[in-house]
Amino acid sequence: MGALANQDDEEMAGSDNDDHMDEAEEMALMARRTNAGRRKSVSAEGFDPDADDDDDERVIHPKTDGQRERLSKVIADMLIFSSLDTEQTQQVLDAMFERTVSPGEHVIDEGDDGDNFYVIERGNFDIFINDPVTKVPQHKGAYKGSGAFGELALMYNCPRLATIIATDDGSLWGMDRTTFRRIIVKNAARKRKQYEDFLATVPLLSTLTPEERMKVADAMVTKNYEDGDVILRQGDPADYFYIVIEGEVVIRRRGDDPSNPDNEVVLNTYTNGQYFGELALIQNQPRAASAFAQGQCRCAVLDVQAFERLLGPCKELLMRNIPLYEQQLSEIYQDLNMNSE
Ligand code: 1OR
Repeated sequence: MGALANQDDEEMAGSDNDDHMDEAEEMALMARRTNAGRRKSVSAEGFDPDADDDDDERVIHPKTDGQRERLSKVIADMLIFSSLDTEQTQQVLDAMFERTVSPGEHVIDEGDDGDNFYVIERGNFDIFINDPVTKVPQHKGAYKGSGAFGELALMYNCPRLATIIATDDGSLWGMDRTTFRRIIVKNAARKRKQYEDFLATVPLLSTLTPEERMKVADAMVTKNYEDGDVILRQGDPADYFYIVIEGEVVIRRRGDDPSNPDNEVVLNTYTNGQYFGELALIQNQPRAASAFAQGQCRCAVLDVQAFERLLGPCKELLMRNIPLYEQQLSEIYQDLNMNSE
């Protein structure tokens, strides 16, 4: 998690659940009418947190002190848990159970009904999605020692969308469907409401349908930064994509001047609705520059898997900046050469 680990999370202001709950009830009703029987496709209609009874018995998996300590550490850094209150975090700690895996073990198979959500403590996992025509599994990505998966089938009441296979010995923490829906899905309903208006104003997302934007909201988390905080660091592996909600973010790059490798050049400043952090994700490379908060600022953050899953339709827009970055870099080199002559 690197630079993100020390940042406090905070919800966006102006939350009001009531409208959404009405809408959720309506959506659930439609879902029951149109979707009787087996869970079919990913759709907002499956998203009905109120359908899960709050009075369900709490799931408790007893743990040793050591296990509890390890689990607390694992979930402390997870985006998906970052907006839970103390009581909810306690319930999560009680409900999760440990599962160890061996190389080649299928943790999830595409098309199955969803039972558990998993958080990775240790180990690497491949992501496969079946080709829609040939049904041959295609390798789409991997989790490398951290992250979480299995939330989509539980969130949207749909079959599993990908197959997840352990590539070495690993350790996971699982959470059952009922607890996941009672805690995480309820929070996501609130998040939708909070992000809805903001995301509609983000130019990058203008090609998405409202439903696609809603799914972006489900996957996003707000991060707050103080003046000078490092949001991401040049050279680090890339895990997250950022959209500025409020304040300013300055991008600086160092090391282009051989006579003064510590010399930093300001590349850009981003503000409300603008995004950064996409280049390393698209090119699968370390961060090409660092991002710092300029004054207090807040960003909406997506992890790499959600970025790939949800922003595919925006890829063309995202790619548009790449030649501009390249041009900017060659201008920096030109300036440096001129200064040294
Ligand atoms: P699930 O409950 O559907 C499989 O079970 C899980 O794989 C899924 O939740 C996600 O947590 C995880 N598309 C769909 N699911 C993905 C993807 C994905 N990546 C991870 N999962 N991608 C689509 C690419 C076109 C992104 C691949 C990097």
